Amino acid sequence: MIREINFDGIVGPSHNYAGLSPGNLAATRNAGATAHPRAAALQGIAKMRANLALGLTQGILLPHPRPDHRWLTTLHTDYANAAVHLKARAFSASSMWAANAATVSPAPDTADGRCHMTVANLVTMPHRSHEWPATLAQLRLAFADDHFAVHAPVPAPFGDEGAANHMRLCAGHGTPGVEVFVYGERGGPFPARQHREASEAVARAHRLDPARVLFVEQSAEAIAAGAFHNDVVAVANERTLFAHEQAFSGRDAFYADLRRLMPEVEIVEVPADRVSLADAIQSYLFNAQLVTAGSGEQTLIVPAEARENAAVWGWLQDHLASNGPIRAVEVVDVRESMANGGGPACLRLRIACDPALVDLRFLVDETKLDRIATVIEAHWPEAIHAEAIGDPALVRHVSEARCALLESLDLVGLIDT
Ligand code: SUG
Repeated sequence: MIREINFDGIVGPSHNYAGLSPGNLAATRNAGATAHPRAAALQGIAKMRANLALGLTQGILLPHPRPDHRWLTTLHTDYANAAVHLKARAFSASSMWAANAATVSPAPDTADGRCHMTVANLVTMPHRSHEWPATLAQLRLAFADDHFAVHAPVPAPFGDEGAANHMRLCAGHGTPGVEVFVYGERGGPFPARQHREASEAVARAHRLDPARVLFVEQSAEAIAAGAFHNDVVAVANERTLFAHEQAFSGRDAFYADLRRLMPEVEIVEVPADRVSLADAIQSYLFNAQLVTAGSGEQTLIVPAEARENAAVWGWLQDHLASNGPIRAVEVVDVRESMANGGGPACLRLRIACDPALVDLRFLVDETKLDRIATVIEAHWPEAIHAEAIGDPALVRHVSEARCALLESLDLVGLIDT
């Protein structure tokens, strides 16, 4: 039976604040701050436990090898000799944001009835551009069954940032949906990371019915205000689209197309005069997991920052009281990831499929989360100061920590990839 599975990226032991993502305001603001990888990873585990408690199926994706020595070799250097900026870019734990791992089209949407995934190339940000080989290896292992087709990334220069710029609307996760690809042009000083050509290539690779696909432009105002991905200003689940009023350029035409393709769609739009773009981006109201809980109630899993913002929390309370489609709000603490611009939705890749077809090593229950938490507590660095990034002892520590996790999960085959 097809269910939605949330695959969360486990926060890697090299988690740090190097300010590598221009246009991501939280990450640039926190450049040079001290990061806490152990606390960060445990916050991620607590979020997964909260998902399980809601009756959701939960999976994991593993941290990539860091520093990425292979990438440095292709740049004809090594960690000891690399320039400081390359060291930081090779050391980043950015693969934790699994929403950028790939774009997923579940089986009911594709011509061959397989679940298609295309790994994102992430070419716009150098520190993320070398994630894809390890992501491809993991997805090919986790989804080795013939019911899946895992595609290599679309080529540069067409930027693709995966599911963060993709929304699927459907009557239920197991029925055919409408897939919405959101691309950008530019926003003030900031680059658009998702190019329309890349989205179109992914839609072709996935053998989607062109009549049930929409390509929608993200508004330049949203990018300029710090919405470097669509999932910072919009999220969809089943028949609900939850979006900020200023998320899209050509919004009226987009909503009209959506209603034509899916008359039962429910569009919950937050007006700018209730929640400004700045408040939406600071609080990550839309970088929430909008899920159908085991109870059948549509639940919005927001970061604690959303509760701390009076305008955002006020809007949420009013919506709950109004009998709108979102019936419950859950608050999670992912502050360490938030400080790098990654909220609850960034940390997970949604894949609607039959869990029985997935390699079991990538699925978790409470017991397995206990085991992972024990490894994190024993091995993850407590703190990483920005200036420590080149320290050989730290490099050793981080690599041994990841190996300990892979061993505990019977995934040592991934050690070099
Ligand atoms: O790509 N931050 C990530 C955050 C990704 C959030 N993902 C989604 N919205 N789906 C990024 O900007 C910061 C790393 C640093 O600066 O050290 C970073 O890569």
